[in-house]
Order: sequence, then C-alpha cells, then structure tokens
Amino acid sequence: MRVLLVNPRFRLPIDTRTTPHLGLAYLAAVSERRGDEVMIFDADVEDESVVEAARRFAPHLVGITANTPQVKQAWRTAQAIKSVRDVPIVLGGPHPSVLPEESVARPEVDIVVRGEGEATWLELSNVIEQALQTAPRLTVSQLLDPQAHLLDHVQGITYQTLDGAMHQNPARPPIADLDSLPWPAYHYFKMERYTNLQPAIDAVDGARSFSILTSRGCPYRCTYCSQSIMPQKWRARTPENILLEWRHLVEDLGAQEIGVLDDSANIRPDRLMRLADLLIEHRLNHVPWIFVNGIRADLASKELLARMKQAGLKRTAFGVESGDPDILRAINKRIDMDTIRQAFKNAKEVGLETIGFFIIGLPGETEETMERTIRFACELDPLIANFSMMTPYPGTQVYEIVKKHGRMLVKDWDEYVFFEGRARYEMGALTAELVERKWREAYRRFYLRPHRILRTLLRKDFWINWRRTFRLAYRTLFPRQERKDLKRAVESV
Ligand code: B12
Ligand code: SF4
Repeated sequence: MRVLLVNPRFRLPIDTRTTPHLGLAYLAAVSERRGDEVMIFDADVEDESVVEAARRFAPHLVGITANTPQVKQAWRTAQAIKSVRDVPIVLGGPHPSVLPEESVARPEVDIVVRGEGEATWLELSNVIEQALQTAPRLTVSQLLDPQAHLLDHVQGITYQTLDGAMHQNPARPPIADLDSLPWPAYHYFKMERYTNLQPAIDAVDGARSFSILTSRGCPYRCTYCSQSIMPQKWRARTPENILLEWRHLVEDLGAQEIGVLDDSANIRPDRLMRLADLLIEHRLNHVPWIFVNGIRADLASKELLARMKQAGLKRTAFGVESGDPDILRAINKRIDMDTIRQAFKNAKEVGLETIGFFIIGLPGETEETMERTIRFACELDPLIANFSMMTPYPGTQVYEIVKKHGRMLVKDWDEYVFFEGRARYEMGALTAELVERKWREAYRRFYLRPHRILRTLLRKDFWINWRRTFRLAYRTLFPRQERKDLKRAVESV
C-alpha cells in the first residue's frame, strides 16, 4: 500500500525548517515496518506542490499532521489532495487531538487520530488494506458507509459516517513499551534542506542535525501547556535502547549534533545518569547534544548535570516561565525560584550553556509581575532567553480561564503563534498594550545589556551566522510585512 504523510506549510516569523517532523518520522517508520511504500511531503522544504506529489505518488492513504496554527493549512492541503484523488485523509497531531470533531465535520477530512499515533495509524492501515483487497477501487464513501462498520473497532479515532453520525471511538491506551517502536525514518526526508537545531546560535551543517525522543508524556499539568492533551503517564525508553539509536545517528547517519526533544527527560534522573555513562563508555560523547525543550529544574542535580556534560551535553533549556512566586504557583509549575536559581548555577558551574523559557502575559499578571520576570531573566542570564507571548491553546486550562473571564483577541487558528509580539487575549487589568510593551521590553532589556552584546560578539558562531541572526531578530520584532508575504505564498498551497 502507498501512504503519503504531509507536514503542511506553516507561516511563522521564525525558520521552522529546523529538523524533520519527528511525529511523521515515527509514522513513516511504522508504515515501512508494515511493508508500505512511504512518501513524506514536508511542505516547508518541497519544490513541487502537494497536488503534484499526490498525483505522481497516487497514495491509498494520506496522513496530515497539524498543530493549532497549522490546522487551517492542513484543511487546505486536504482539500487540494481530494481535488485530484478520492483517498482517505487522516488528520493527527496536537490540534485535531483536542478538537477532533471540528476537523471531521469538514468534507475534506475523513478521520482524526487522537493523541499518540503509531498504533492507531498501523491499525487504520490494516483496515484499509484489507478493504482494498476486497474492493481494489475502494472509495471514501465505502469506507464511511454506516452499514460497512469498517472503522468500528479502531481505538483512538473520530470520524463521521455518511449518515452524518459522529463517531468518537474509545481512546487508545498509551504505548507501554517505547523500546518496541522503530527508529524515526529520516531517510524519507530531504535532510540537506533543514537547518540545524538552533540556527540562531550554532553553525552546524543542517543535514547532520538529528532529534531523538527518549521519553514521552509528562506527569505535570502546567496550566498553559498543551502537553495536557497527551497521556499523563510518563513513559521512558531504557538507556540501552536509546544508546542503539544514538549510535545509529552518530555512526550511520553522521550526526554532528543531537537534540533531545522530550517534554520532561529527567523525571527519573537515574535513567539519564545511566544513559550518560553508556554514552561515555561507548565513546559517543564527542557529538554535542542539547535538551532543546527544557528539563525540570528541580530534578537537575549538579552531579547529573556534570555527568551529562561529560557525556557530550552542550546546552540545556529550563522552563522558568515567571519571576513571580505567586504566578509560578498559579500556573501549577511546582517549582520555586530558588530551585531554578540553583539549577542555572549548577549548569553554569559544570560548563553547560543554558536557555531560559519565559512567558509574558500569563493570567493574573500585572506590570509588576512581568517586570519581575524580566529581572529574573537578567539575573539568571542564560545564553538564550526566550520570551513567549502567552498564547492560550485549546485544551489547556488557560484557554478555559480566558474563555470564561477574558476576551480572546484572535479568533483564527492561523494566528496562534507566540513569537509574533501580539497579545492573544485581554483579561482584567492585563491589556494588550501592556503585554506587548512588556514583551518588547523583555527582549530589549535582556539582549541589549552591554555585557550581553559583548558576549554575543565574542561567539564564533555569531559571526558565521550573523546575517541570519539579524534577519531572525528583525522578523521577530517587526513581523508585519513578513506575515503578509508569507500568508500569500502559503495559502496558495
Ligand atoms: C520540536 C517542537 C517544535 C519544533 C518543530 C520541529 C519540527 N519540524 O517538527 C519547532 C521549534 C519548530 C516548533 C515550533 C512550534 N511549536 Co512546537 N513543539 C515541539 C515539541 C517540543 C516536540 C514535537 C515532537 O517531535 N514530538 C514528538 C512526536 C513523536 O510527537 P508528535 O509530533 O506530536 O506526533 C505524534 C502525535 O501527535 C501523532 N501525530 C502527529 N501528527 C500526526 C498525523 C497523523 C496522520 C497521525 C495518524 C498521527 C499524528 O502521532 C505522532 C506519533 O505518536 C512539541 C511538544 C511535544 N511533546 O510534542 C511542541 C509542540 C508541538 N509545539 C507547540 C507549538 C505551540 C509550537 C509553535 C506554534 C510555537 C510558536 N512559535 O508559536 C511553533 C509552530 C511551528 C510549526 N511549524 O508548526 C505546541 C503545540 C500546541 C498546539 N495546540 O498546537 C507543542 C505541543 C508544545 C506544547 N506543549 O505546548 N515546535
Ligand atoms: S510545561 Fe513542561 S512540566 Fe509543565 S506540563 Fe508542559 S511539559 Fe510538563
């Protein structure tokens, strides 16, 4: 069977072509293991249109991924494919997982896979292949015929049969044994077209940057985080299993940097300690790696950080979010400021570079609390401070709070990006003017301190990348024209 997996193009004032989409890379791997012919269409890097690709490849099944700001583009993409081929179109990813009925109600979307996708995608592929055996010209109408009951037993999907009935099949339990998954299938991506993991600060050949996922899920429930849509249960691969993939990335694919994308990699510090030992023992520690997405500051002891540094860890991010203790409590972060201070101190003392993630405009914020966040960022002084404008994603607690007590300023999913410098909602004393001003101030005050400017100028990678860095800074702070041009280009599919 031929399966086409699509990452719809996305307009964002930052470069999104950093690394191949890991979710699609996993789905491609399970399809390949099933014996399917696979094509990945990552619209961010392709030359041809998705319509041309669908015509040429003639898939029996199409899967499209979508986060919130991508979902409308996912619908446009589905429409474009449907215009040339009567093929079942399945949507998955963070957005349709939270609001499956919204997508399924559209004529161009047939099925939504909710949550973790591999097992459901596999089962759907089996169902469709079996149906194709009895009806080689299987139409979508046959698949969605209420009398046929073809999809009745597939867990984790939502779909609408031809009689208009919406079916929300029971949720699929999370994959218990992550070691059983195949490795992400990078060979379906045009690797040479991606940038490296953090192109604003590192100069690495993009074709040699890879990501890895050592655990899934997160036991915490921070009120602003879309992680709350994934299974609460934190599951981890064994260090021995991770080592095999790590070695494959380094020795077979020539990785020059590896990004660990876990939400919360250090929930069990002993597991990371063992992984670090294995990387050292197997001489894989010459390839630098980065915790791109942040680790928990309360579980990052100096001993663990030092061992990981020895194992090749170059840089780690921490989710700090706020410099105000009450706001930290309100967002359910379950970390206090001293613990965060200590984690940054430990990381710097063992020689690691640090990234701090901060949020401006959380519910309940005032000018003073945002001011504390800016001051805390300057005090912690990470190599990179990333200030996100609070964007309430559907499914999160903040989204419910804002819907109830505030006023959403953006109605369109396309606008749900947080690097754009525009406030997404207003609530009480938290006006758009105030949040936008503090967000601009945060970047200005953090990066334009004399010692920061000097530090930036002294980095070798800055000079290799300076054109790009200035372009990114400009696009981040003045996104308006960029947005218009991108919108036009993207919506043509
Ligand atoms: C790495 C990452 C990025 C990278 C993306 C690199 C890339 N090319 O993929 C960068 C830094 C560019 C990025 C940017 C953004 N990101 Co981001 N990102 C992540 C992160 C940390 C890891 C993604 C990942 O690889 N996960 C692991 C894989 C295995 O999971 P997955 O992709 O979700 O796929 C699984 C399922 O969702 C499902 N699935 C997914 N697609 C499909 C399709 C089909 C057909 C099927 C059947 C199943 C299926 O099956 C997959 C396998 O189990 C996640 C957090 C997270 N834990 O997922 C946030 C996350 C996805 N990002 C998020 C956001 C908000 C953004 C931005 C919008 C932020 C912004 N700047 O405003 C941008 C959007 C950029 C874009 N192009 O769309 C949110 C999404 C929330 C939402 N409701 O949409 C997340 C969930 C973070 C969070 N906790 O809030 N991101
Ligand atoms: S912000 Fe981090 S710790 Fe909090 S729920 Fe999301 S992934 Fe978990």
